[in-house]
Amino acid sequence: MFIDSAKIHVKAGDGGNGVVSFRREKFVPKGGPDGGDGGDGGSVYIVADSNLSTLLDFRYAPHYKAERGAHGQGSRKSGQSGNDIIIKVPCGTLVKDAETGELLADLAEHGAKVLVAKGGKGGRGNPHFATPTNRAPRYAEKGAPGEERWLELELKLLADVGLVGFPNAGKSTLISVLSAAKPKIADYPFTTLEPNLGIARYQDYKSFVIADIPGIIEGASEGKGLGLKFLKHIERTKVLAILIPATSDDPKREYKILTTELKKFSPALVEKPKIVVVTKMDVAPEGFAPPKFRGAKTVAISSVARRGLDELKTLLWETIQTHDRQGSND
Ligand SMILES: Nc1nc2c(ncn2[C@@H]2O[C@H](COP(=O)(O)OP(=O)(O)OP(=O)(O)O)[C@@H](O)[C@H]2O)c(=O)[nH]1
Ligand SMILES: [Mg+2]
Repeated sequence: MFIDSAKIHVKAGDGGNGVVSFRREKFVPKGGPDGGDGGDGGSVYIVADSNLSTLLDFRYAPHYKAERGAHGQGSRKSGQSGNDIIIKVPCGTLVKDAETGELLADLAEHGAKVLVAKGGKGGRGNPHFATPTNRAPRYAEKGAPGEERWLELELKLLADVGLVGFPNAGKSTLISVLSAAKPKIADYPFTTLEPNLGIARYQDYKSFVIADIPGIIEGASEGKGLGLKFLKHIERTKVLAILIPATSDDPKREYKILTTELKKFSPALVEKPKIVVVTKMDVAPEGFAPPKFRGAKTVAISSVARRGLDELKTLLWETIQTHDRQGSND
């Protein structure tokens, strides 16, 4: 399971000040108090929106501030209230107070809304403070400050497909052509040090989530390379795509090593539906034919030449659907 997270600061608008003012009319020497009230400050809300899928944008824009209320004016003119702001997040986002860790909301459904910083109340103008003994109060309230705090947003994203392969197998390249994810790609091993998530579009309105994890080598279960710790990120996927380059010296051995390491991590993991993706077909040796692997369908692709990608997406999509139909709850 991937946790997408972001820390944001929210600040509600301060209330406007109430004012001290007295009516001044010709021929009325002592007008009564007529100071207007300050407007309320705008509040900050967070709302779940099913059109969003990640918290990525918040990393670049962590500050949210609602408008302050305007100050009151003479002649009992109240200040305008500040506008609220609404921050949209993906469905499933947890909103926590960053300081205390307190869970403020679990915004599961589209439209679910939580108030995270309340605007300050506007201060009252001096007429509110007039009493029979003090008809000309020289006092008005200040606006209250708007609430502010740091919030932690958290989104649990389940990947449908996990990409597994040796370093350099072409995992990151594949996720970059199937989704908008832009991971680092290079011709040296262990380019990927942290998992990447990508959302692949399939046909018009369908999509599935792919997880790219660091490469696995023989002995990973004993801690070689980056070890197997990243496999926990694909433990709950529905399908594994095992990537084996067409340039491999021994594709079958590579497959065996990978499945053995998976099994050492978790026997349940290796039981998941598997699809062997033979990558880099554009540079396959002369006469190379993708071998057959027991218990797994094979698709040959080239991310660079964009070959076999539709077939791969269809196969992944269908396998995910079969998994969902079987109602597997792992
Ligand atoms: N010719 C060719 N090269 C490819 C293809 N896919 C990936 N490569 C190259 O293979 C190298 C490794 O690609 P990556 O996508 O970084 O491999 P990876 O599996 O993510 O590697 P690690 O993150 O190190 O585990 C890069 O130089 C890619 O350009 C392909 O379809 N054809
Ligand atoms: Mg990579």
